[in-house]
Amino acid sequence: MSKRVVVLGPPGAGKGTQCMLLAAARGLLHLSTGDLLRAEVAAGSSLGQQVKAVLDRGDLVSDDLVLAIVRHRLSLHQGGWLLDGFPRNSTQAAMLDDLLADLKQPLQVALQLQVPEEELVARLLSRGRSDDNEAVVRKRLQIYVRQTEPINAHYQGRGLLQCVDGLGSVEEVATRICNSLDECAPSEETMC
Ligand code: B4P
Repeated sequence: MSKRVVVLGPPGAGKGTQCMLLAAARGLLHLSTGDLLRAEVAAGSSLGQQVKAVLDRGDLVSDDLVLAIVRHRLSLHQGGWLLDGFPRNSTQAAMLDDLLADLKQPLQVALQLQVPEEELVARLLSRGRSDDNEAVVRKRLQIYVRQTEPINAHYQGRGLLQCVDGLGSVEEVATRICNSLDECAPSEETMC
């Protein structure tokens, strides 16, 4: 079974929803950089106030800050994990490679959830978080295409990328993800 997984996909693809289910089913640590950043905002610290302004604009938070959060959590943890929403750009992908080499915890799978844009917009507008208004959602999708999608090639080149169709009910998508992870190596069907 795959234990060290990054979950990739556009905003609203269902990364958080699926990671929560998978982590509970398989006893993995679920590390969502979005949730950790929102927790910082909720704590009301001065760092949290700066983070809130970035989230509300739909921009990405600084690479160094996000890496510090991930490093801290992974270095305290022994078992398997799901990284949800990290890496978000090629700098973060390179930082993660270095971190995992330091920790001797090689990545096993990069799982890409695929959902068409209009479905993403509909999901996010009905979720209604403070950064889910239409202008901000469209901006986050543009940032995804420019900065995050290119890192798929980084993982594809290493034979780690597996693509899963994220359309359908939460349960249907969860079943596809489990099937994909239970195949030890990417099959023709799951290669992107
Ligand atoms: P995230 O918290 O990562 O959130 P997301 O990409 O918007 O959503 P996700 O894909 O997890 O979708 P979800 O399950 O919630 O990022 C938020 C912000 O944090 C970023 O914009 C950025 O500013 C910052 N950030 C995070 N990581 C960062 C990093 N590494 N570097 C810099 N900045 C970073 O699902 C969405 C909705 O769809 C929900 O309402 C859900 O109920 C629904 N849904 C899920 N699955 C469904 C299905 N199968 N059918 C119908 N609806 C479904």
